[in-house]
Amino acid sequence: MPNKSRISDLAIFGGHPAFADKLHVGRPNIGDRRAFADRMDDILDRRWLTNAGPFVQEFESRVAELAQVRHCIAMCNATIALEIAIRALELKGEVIVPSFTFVATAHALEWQGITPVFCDIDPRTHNIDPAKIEGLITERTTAIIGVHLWGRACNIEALARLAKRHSLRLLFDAAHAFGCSYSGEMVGGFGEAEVFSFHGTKFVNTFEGGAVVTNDDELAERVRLMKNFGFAGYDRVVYVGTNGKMSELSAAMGLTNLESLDKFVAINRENYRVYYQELSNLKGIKFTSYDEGERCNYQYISLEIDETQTGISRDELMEILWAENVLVRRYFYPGCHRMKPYADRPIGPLPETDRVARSILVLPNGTTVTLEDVRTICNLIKFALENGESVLSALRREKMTIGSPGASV
Ligand code: T4K
Repeated sequence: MPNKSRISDLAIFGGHPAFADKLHVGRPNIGDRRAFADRMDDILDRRWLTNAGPFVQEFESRVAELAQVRHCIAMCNATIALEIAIRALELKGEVIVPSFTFVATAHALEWQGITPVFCDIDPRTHNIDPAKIEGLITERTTAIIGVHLWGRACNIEALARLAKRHSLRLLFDAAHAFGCSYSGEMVGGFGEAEVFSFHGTKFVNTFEGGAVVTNDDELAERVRLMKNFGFAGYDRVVYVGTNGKMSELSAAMGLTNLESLDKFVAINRENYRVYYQELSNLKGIKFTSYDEGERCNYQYISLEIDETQTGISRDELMEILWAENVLVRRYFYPGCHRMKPYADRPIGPLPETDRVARSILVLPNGTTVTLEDVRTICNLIKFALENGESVLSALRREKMTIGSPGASV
């Protein structure tokens, strides 16, 4: 990118966008295309397209092995996997969850007539704050669902202690945490069960996909039956079930991508390292860092923007970057508690969730993002912040005269 030296060089004020094409957060990581095409041929030759086919079984074994867990039940997506895990664990009444998560975590409960009770997050980790859980427990509470946000595991020990003390079930939404560890142990075997997502935007994708992983043999058997209508044989149904099956095509994509897992981590990590170097010391920026002592997939790069120090708000910075074709995202704004139907209910104050949701910005990462892209994005952010006051007055002037400048967010 030619360096931006004047405010008017910013695309939002009429300059050339730094990127000719849109740079997305969540561009899929794709492994060896030839290997995938060969697997696709195998599927067509075998004429076995779904229903626990050989690729699904192989994918389940590989995921179980990588997550160091006894059972993996692959599914069509993580939302259905969460719903099935919740049902198989016989949760009811109220379940305590963080509000700062993708809305699927809450919906998976609500969809089954269970009330999600939103808990605030620990501002240092963005994960559910164990210290705030006890005050939310009632006689209707049956479980806690922790979400390993950005792939950084929850405070699992504290959650397990709480769950034990109050006889609650413990489930983890590990949608972001495939390939990550906690105290040296791979995410997958904690709580009663954990749920991975293999959606197109995730570190390892199966187009759409998810999985329940667990060390509990009985639970695994229930989950396996429930994801196939409750069939225990050709004509024998033993549970109310649904259709949560993963297709052979998805499993073929998953197996292909797993073969490139180390490469995906290496690219993500190198991008993360440059983002960290360039942005972590900026005034008013709190960079979400990963623990180098743990296994991480480094898929999510997120920052908190403290407007009181940067002068520019998160949303203003986002507008500036969108105009440059950097489509940063404000995951998980505004928090589930501010979305329907939850927003219509009386919900206790969640100050940390509100603050982080107002200030978070997620930047592009993954195998389609080059180190040069990362440096360009960092330079744009630094330029906008260094010239905060002039950028801001130009932005506000322009908004007053023409309504809204270049980008629409
Ligand atoms: N729990 C948590 C904590 C989660 O984060 C999620 C999903 C779930 C549970 C449920 O998992 P799944 O049921 O989805 O398996 C995206 C994903 O759709 C969602 O899977 C993910 N979390 C969430 C964090 O992000 P959106 O609304 O941002 O999707 P969308 O369509 O805007 O895509 C994101 C960006 O990725 C776009 O800018 C374009 C790019 N993209 C997307 C797709 C699908 C591509 O370049 N190619 C693609 O194929 O939710």
